[in-house]
Order: sequence, then structure tokens, then C-alpha cells
Amino acid sequence: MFLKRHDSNPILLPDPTSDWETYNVFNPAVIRHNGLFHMLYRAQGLDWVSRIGYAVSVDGIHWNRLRRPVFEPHDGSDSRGIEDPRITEIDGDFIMAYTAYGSEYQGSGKPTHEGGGILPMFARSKNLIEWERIGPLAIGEDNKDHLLFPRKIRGQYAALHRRTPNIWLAESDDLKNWPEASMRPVFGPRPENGWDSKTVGASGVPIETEYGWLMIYHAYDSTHTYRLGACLLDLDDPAKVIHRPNRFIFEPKEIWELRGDVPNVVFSCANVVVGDEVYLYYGGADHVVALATLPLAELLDFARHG
Ligand code: BMA
Repeated sequence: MFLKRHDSNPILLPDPTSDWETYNVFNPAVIRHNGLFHMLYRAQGLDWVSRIGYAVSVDGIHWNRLRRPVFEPHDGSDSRGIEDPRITEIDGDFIMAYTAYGSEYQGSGKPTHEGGGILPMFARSKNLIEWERIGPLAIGEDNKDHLLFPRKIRGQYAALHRRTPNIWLAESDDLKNWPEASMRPVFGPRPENGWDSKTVGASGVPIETEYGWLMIYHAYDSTHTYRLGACLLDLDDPAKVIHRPNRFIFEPKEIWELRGDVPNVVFSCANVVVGDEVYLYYGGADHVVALATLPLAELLDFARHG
């Protein structure tokens, strides 16, 4: 099973004339709506704080970007950056899951994470440019790599998240309260399996198929090389893994995946279905945005039987 890198890669580069996306643009969310592709990407500039930029495209390959970021840090909870967006369209809204990197959660005086400060946050938008914060999925723990499923499951909003080193499921009535009682582990790293032996985390929003939720995830090994894998989760209970192949589907090969801000990284937050193809958008070495594609049927077949 092969993902094909697009000939125009990398499809988005840092802009040395800008102050906020000077050094790195990477790990974008991409969503297709009303015939256009919308990209919300992570950018780092002169102050090394991550902000979210916006770009639009007709073909998903050539992009026009706005001059200023559309979503930026606003207080102590995200003062060190807004990272790794994943976007879901649900009930006429766009919901962004993003990592807030800061030092304390608004007003709570509570450290978000000992010595670190990461929060799995949600925000809402009607137009993909103006974003309103909803709140965190969890506070006071090492938790990120979260995303919202594109429909309610058994009457509840459902999200994947990551309690290091495992992927978890959470459920909510209103996207604000994610009761601890709803949280269940989905799967973790496989210590014997090389490429996904150390930690795992969800990639883009899972794709609903007749066989289950088709899910792409990232993992790293003892050399800290980030690769991507695929698996299938139960449609009615995504905490149940239907099948998880041993092999990975994608790994760093190109120079801009092997060298960049963080070496040996392919990291994806978006897998968009375009006709019969899956467009996988990813960050190369935390430095550039790239695109790889493969037929949906092939990916599904691999996730079921690989
Ligand atoms: C993870 C995330 C990603 C990043 C990756 C590799 O922890 O923070 O944003 O791409 O590390 O550096």
C-alpha cells in the first residue's frame, strides 16, 4: 500500500517576509466546504509562538493565504502557542480541536500540566476564520492529539484524545463537559512492534465507512521517528478496535521530512476524502506542509486486512 507524494510538495512554505510564519508552517487541518478547501495551519515566527494561519484553495494543492493569523494566544493558558488543529463540521458548525500550550488554565490558578502546560481545547466557528473558544476536554494532565468525530455516537459527542502514551475516547452532551466516567482507553503503543513502540496519537478526523471508522494515527519509536499507521474502529463504540495492522503506511523519506525544525517527522492532522481518493495533509519535519494521496478503497482494505 503506497501513499503518493504530490509533485508540487511541499505545498506550503514558511514566509521569510512575515513576522509570525517566518520559520515554520506545519501540521494543518484541512476541510472541504462549498467546493473549496480550507486550511488552518500551525505557524511559528520570530517569537516562536505557534499561531493558526488560514489558506484557501480550489484544488487542494495551490493555496492562497491570509496575511495575518486567524487564531492566536490570548491568556496564560495558551501564551506559548496554539498547536496542531483538527477540524470537524457538525450541526452546521466547525469545531477546532487544538493544543493550547501555556502555563495555567484561565483564572483557575491550576497548572495545566506540571512544568509543561498543555491543554486539549475546543473552539467553534461558523466561517472558519472567526473562532470562539469552547473550553478544554481535560485539565491538569498531559493530554493532546484530540479530535471530534463528525457525528454524535449513541446520542453523544465523541472525541479521541491522548493520555500519553495511549489514545482514549471521551463523550459529552454539550462539547463543554467531558465526564471522567465517559473516558476509556482505545489503544496504546506496541512495545514489540518497532515503529509504534513508544507513543501513539490520532491524526485527522476518522472517516466513516460501512466497515467502521477508518482512522489514521501517528506513532514514534526509540529513534523519535514519526510515522503514520491506519486502523478500523467500531462504528457504535469507537473504543473497540476492529483491526490494527502491524505495518505503518507512511514514513519520512524526502529531505524536507528528514531535515527541518524537528528531524524525521511526518505528522498529519487531516485526511480529506476527495472523490475516490484520500488527501493526506501533513507537516514535514515541523517545517513545511505537504500532501500525499491514495485511493480510499486501498486504505480501507489495508485497515481491514493488512
Ligand atoms: C508532537 C507534536 C507535533 C509535532 C511532533 C514532532 O509532540 O507536538 O506538533 O509535529 O511532536 O515534533
